[in-house]
Amino acid sequence: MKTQIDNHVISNSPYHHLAEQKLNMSHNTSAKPNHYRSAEFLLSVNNWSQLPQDDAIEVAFAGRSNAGKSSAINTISDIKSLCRTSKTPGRTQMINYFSIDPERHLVDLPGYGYAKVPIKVKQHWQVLLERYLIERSSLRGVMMIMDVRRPLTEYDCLMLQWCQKADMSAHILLTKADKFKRGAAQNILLKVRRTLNTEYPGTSVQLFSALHKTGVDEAREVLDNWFALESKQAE
Ligand SMILES: Nc1nc2c(ncn2[C@@H]2O[C@H](COP(=O)(O)OP(=O)(O)OP(=O)(O)O)[C@@H](O)[C@H]2O)c(=O)[nH]1
Ligand SMILES: [Mg+2]
Repeated sequence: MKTQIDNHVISNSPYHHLAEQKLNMSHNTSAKPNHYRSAEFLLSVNNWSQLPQDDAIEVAFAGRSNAGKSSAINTISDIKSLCRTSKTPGRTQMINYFSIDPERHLVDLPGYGYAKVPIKVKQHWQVLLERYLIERSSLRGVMMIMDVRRPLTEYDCLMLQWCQKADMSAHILLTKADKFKRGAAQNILLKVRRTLNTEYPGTSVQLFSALHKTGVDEAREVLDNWFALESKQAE
């Protein structure tokens, strides 16, 4: 009932467009534009020959199995069920493409480091991921998703080395930041940043939580930059 009254007051006010804007924003924790709400599933591929034409801009989400890649894509796009998420590691077994528009794609890569995956499958993905990072012309950047409780594992470092080799931009989301108090999470962030500065200079890092929706603006800003999309709200 209250909303009806509010709406009535708003629509009769000379400032109703401003008030409507404020109302819309109250549903959205961010004041910045979200270009990823238009994301749609495009296709799943399992080998090199099935990849779509190499002529768009792609940003890939990579990380250990169960780190939170699919959840991060859902949170960034603000579409709850865009990517399938699961408590069971190894859920994303294919390379899943999502289109933002015909020229821009988000790519959910299969998770690595899951012990129970057969060795043949591991080798298949290791070869494919390295080739993808190094040879894929349309790849503009890699969002590395790491569980804040276990950052920079051996495989994460291997991925960062491939990115370095390919001169590929990488940005790290230390996700599940809700598992720690703010101060403890900040300490891990600083520690990881220090390591990156010496081992993988140029790689940026931030805290993120799909559960609390923190760090979303910062992550979108990195993506906007890679996709050459406007980050700032029009004046
Ligand atoms: N507390 C918390 N849990 C999260 C967060 N992000 C993901 N999770 C949980 O972590 C589990 C794995 O998340 P997914 O997004 O499916 O992980 P993934 O990296 O895509 O996993 P694979 O596809 O198996 O490689 C799920 O149970 C999620 O609900 C977060 O920010 N906070
Ligand atoms: Mg997944």
